[in-house]
Amino acid sequence: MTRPAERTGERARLIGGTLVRVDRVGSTNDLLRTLLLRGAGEGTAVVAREQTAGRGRMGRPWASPPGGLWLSVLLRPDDPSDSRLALLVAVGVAEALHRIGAAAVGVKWPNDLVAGGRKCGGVLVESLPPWVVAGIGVNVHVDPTRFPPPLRAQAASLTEQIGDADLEEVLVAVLAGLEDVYAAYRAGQVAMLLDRWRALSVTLGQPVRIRSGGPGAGGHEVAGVARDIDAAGALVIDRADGGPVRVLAGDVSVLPGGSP
Ligand code: BT5
Repeated sequence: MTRPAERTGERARLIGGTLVRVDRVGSTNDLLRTLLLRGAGEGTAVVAREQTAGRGRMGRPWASPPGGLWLSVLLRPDDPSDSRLALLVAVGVAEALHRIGAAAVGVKWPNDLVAGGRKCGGVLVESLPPWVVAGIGVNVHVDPTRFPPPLRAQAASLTEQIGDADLEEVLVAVLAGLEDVYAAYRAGQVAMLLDRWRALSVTLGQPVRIRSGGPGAGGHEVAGVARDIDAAGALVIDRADGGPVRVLAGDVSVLPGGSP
């Protein structure tokens, strides 16, 4: 375990105040759950060089070869099922990436980090009341041949924007970005954080199709123009064939004619 605050001489901080580094792990979210059972406290972070069973939402696989930031952070918010947490974590990460020069990174509702229309990162928030494990994946300088072939055209790495990105620099920036948004969240400044999400959004104003309710026949689709997010973090869509509808969870495709 290293304590970045001590190492860098910065003031003590919550997020990553205890940082566990591992070389290879199934999923940093799972390792953090194990550490929670062993008494880990709020702010504990786990970072892995490589994940062998990284996952996204609904059990989807998350490709995690070396060259990415694979990070999980333990939070204890007042409401561990607050669906805005994924948006706010994405804001903290995107703003951190901007600060280190990756200014093209945007957020796509609900949990994607994108650059130039391709996904460069994602957020997986898992609630274990009263705790939350926030998992963050960012492709920093992943060798594209290490992605499974279907992903190669869809996934982007930060190196495309900022050249030789240093994983350690990205880690320090992201921990600071999370510290900032989480402190604001705890202080009740959610409306301001949602405004920051809006400023980073590549979804709003675009024609979209949202698939919700998971894959398969149980899924439900809504098409229209993404107008806004509301105070609960739901995406408000103006349907082509009807009035507005709010969607709390789902996958967004930006339709042809939309920008990214
Ligand atoms: C996500 O899920 O975007 C959340 C990803 C969270 C990953 C972090 S890494 C640290 C922590 N530990 C974990 O085990 N997970 C978290 P979702 O929106 O469901 O997107 C999953 C989809 O993204 C997949 O079905 C692929 O299409 C695509 N994908 C997989 N790996 C990718 C990658 N490295 N870069 C870009 N896209 C990827």
